[in-house]
This record gives sequence, C-alpha cells and structure tokens, in this order.
Amino acid sequence: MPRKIILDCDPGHDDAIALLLAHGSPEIELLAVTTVVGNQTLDKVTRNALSVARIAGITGVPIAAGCPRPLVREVETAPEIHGESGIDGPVMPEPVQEVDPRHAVDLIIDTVMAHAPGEVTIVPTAGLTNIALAVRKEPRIAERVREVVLMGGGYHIGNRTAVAEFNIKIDPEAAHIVFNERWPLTMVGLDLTHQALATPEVVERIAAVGTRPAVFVTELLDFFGAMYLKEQGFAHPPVHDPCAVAYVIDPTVMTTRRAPLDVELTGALTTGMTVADFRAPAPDDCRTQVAVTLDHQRFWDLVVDALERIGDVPA
Ligand code: PIR
Ligand code: CA
Repeated sequence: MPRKIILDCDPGHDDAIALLLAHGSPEIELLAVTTVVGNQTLDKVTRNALSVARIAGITGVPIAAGCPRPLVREVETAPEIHGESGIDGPVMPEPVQEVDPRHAVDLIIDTVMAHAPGEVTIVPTAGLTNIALAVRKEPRIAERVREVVLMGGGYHIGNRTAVAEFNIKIDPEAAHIVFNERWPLTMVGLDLTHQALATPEVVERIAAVGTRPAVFVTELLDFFGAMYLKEQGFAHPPVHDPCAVAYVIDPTVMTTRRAPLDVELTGALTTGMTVADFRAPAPDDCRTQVAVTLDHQRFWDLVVDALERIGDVPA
C-alpha cells in the first residue's frame, strides 16, 4: 500500500524536485499539492507548482493555493536563492492544469477527513502557515493524520539567521502551533539536508537519464548551485525538500533521534530557532523526532529511480 501524502510547498527549486520524487515513486500516492507564500509570493509559487506539474506529467492531483502571508509576521521571500520568479533558471512552461478553487487549508482538512485515521501523511516543505491554520480550523486532523514529516528547522544550525532555518523563521508562530500538536512529527532539518549535496557526480547521473524532466532537474540544480555558491559559499548545493519525501518513501535512508522539540518566538537573537532537548532519555510521551544522518548514495538513487520511472513527458 503506497503512503498517501499531501505536499504543502513553495516551489522553489528543491520543492520542484520534491514533487518529481513524490510523483515518480510507487511508494507514494500524491493526494494533493498545496502552496503557501515562502520562497516567493503566493501567486508565483502557485504558478510554479502548476508548471512543475506539467513538466512532471502530474495529472488528476488537485493543486490549491493557501495563505498569502504568515500568521503574524510580514511576508519574507528568498529571491537571493530562488530568483524573482521563485524558480529562476529553467524556462517554465505555461501551466495546463487550473488551480483548484478550494483554499489549501480546506483541501488539507477535507483530504485528511475523507480518509481513514492513520492514512494521510502531511509533508510540508515550506512555512507552516497552512498547516497551522488547518489544525486550528479542524482540530480532529491532529489525531487523524498518520504523521507530519516536514523540511524545516535544524538543531545545530540555521540558514536565515545563525540559528533559524527559513521555513520556520518566516512564520514561527505557525511552526509553534505545528510542533506542539498531538500528531507524530519528524523534523527533517538542515542538519540532515546539508548532507543531501548535489555533487557533480549526482548531476551527471541525473543528466544521464536524458528525459525532459531530468534535464529540467539539471537546470534547476545549475541555478540553485550558482546561488548557493554565491550566497552561502557552498561548493555543491544542499537539496532540502526531497529529503522529507525520501523519509516517507523509505525511512531507513536516514537515522533519526527522538527528542522534544519547540520553536523560539521571543528571542532577541534566536526567534525561529527549533530547540531540541537531547537530554536522555526522551520522555515516553515524546511524539517528535529529528533526522540526523543521511545515506547520500541511497537518497540520490531514489531521485534517479523516480526520474527514470517518470520517463519522457511530451511537451
Ligand atoms: C532554501 C530555501 C529558502 C532559503 C534558502 N537560503 C534556501 C527554501 C527551500 O525551498 C527549503 O524548503 C527551505 N526553504 C530551506 O531552508
Ligand atoms: Ca521549500
């Protein structure tokens, strides 16, 4: 039985790769794609999600737009990494699919409630605004989802500030709600994703697939890599968002550690920091865990296999 997921995202170069990985993996059934302001404005990331669906050949999966700003804070985007469009670099095709008329928050609630308890996994790869609003609007989703597997945070490092990761930092109040809910939660944070580097060998393997979607991924990585080198001094870019999808496909691709997690809201220097309590032993009622180490080879095998399965998609 494939794992049913809702992907809540802000495409975004790495979100686009997460979408392709989910679509090309038989272990996953993509129930819905929802978008939220983050890497760029809501309009831009929603259009990008629709264009990526066309490139990937995703059909019959509703794509709905969510929140245009965080719960409390002002909008903060990341053009220095993702460009003005949110996916600068590749030429993005006109979408063929229409955006779903429902609000993302309602689509999330309806999808979770329409399935049996323990069936749906929520995979957020962006700020947590939609997820926080969904669980406030319909609290029963907290017991009904199987788990939340999110890309965000980090227990030792940040990228937006010294200690805060972008997805958490842009809407820390939403993250606080999501981290303190009753659902099981796996944080795939920067500690893990900074191991998912797109080395030249990786890019070569993807290029060798030779299909249109694979060429698209190499174009994404070209731009993303150049920005990461310029802005953050990385020789090879860390490809964050597919790591959360990879955990759902095969949790043994990474190691995890159980620890209570919370989000800092009032620090002078630490707002948006995810605080992990690693004092042993983790309490029996601890429902949260963090991803620690990644099997680099097997992670990229999953991405390459997915692209091979997707094959060529007519333009
Ligand atoms: C990546 C992101 C934002 C800023 C930077 N510098 C790098 C986006 C990615 O899409 C990912 O979901 C997360 N936020 C990583 O911080
Ligand atoms: Ca993202």
